[in-house]
Amino acid sequence: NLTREGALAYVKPHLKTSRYEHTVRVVNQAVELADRFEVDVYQAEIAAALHDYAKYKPLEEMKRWILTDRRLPKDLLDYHHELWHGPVGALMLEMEIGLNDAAVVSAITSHTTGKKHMSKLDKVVFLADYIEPGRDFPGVDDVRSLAETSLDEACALALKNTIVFLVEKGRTVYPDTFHAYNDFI
Ligand code: DGI
Ligand code: FE
Ligand code: FE
Ligand code: FE
Repeated sequence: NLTREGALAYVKPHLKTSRYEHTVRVVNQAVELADRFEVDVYQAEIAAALHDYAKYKPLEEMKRWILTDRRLPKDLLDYHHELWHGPVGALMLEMEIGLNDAAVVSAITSHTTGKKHMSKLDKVVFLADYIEPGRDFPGVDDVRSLAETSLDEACALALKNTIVFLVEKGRTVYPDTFHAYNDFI
């Protein structure tokens, strides 16, 4: 069965060194959060290890997946390609390594945008990606403080920060990000 080490070894050749190091930090952060908020630590470490698997896949390859796999929402193509690697990566991993834990697939799928009705595992992976110690965007320390005590309050602030950041940059916001945010308010 898939182990943390096995999952990390699987993604390593597909990532730049800095991205692999980020992934290891997300695993450690996710385990810490899972422990704190009573989420399955094994699912958290596997989802975290695999979450950015498709980060450097060619855009054309990801686009082909979105166009041909009916499980992927077509509207992804109307939004920034940065949003594609989560949902496409989760399906690639289903095909390539038989990843079949629906909860882990969901956490990988939603790690960038969030979504409506996030599970605690979805929240742990989303938050771990946002607050891992290598991150230094504005407001991240406030999210880290909230993450000491409240998974929901920390996720709500991370989503708020992301939405405000995107709006200030004049960029689009994927609807699932609003759906996730609204759920917490
Ligand atoms: O893959 P990572 O860099 O570890 O992190 P990520 O998967 O959370 O991707 C973060 C990027 O995605 C960041 O540049 C902000 C952007 N992003 C997140 N949510 C949205 C978004 N971009 C758009 N356009 N819309 C969103 O809803
Ligand atoms: Fe990512
Ligand atoms: Fe993220
Ligand atoms: Fe990441």
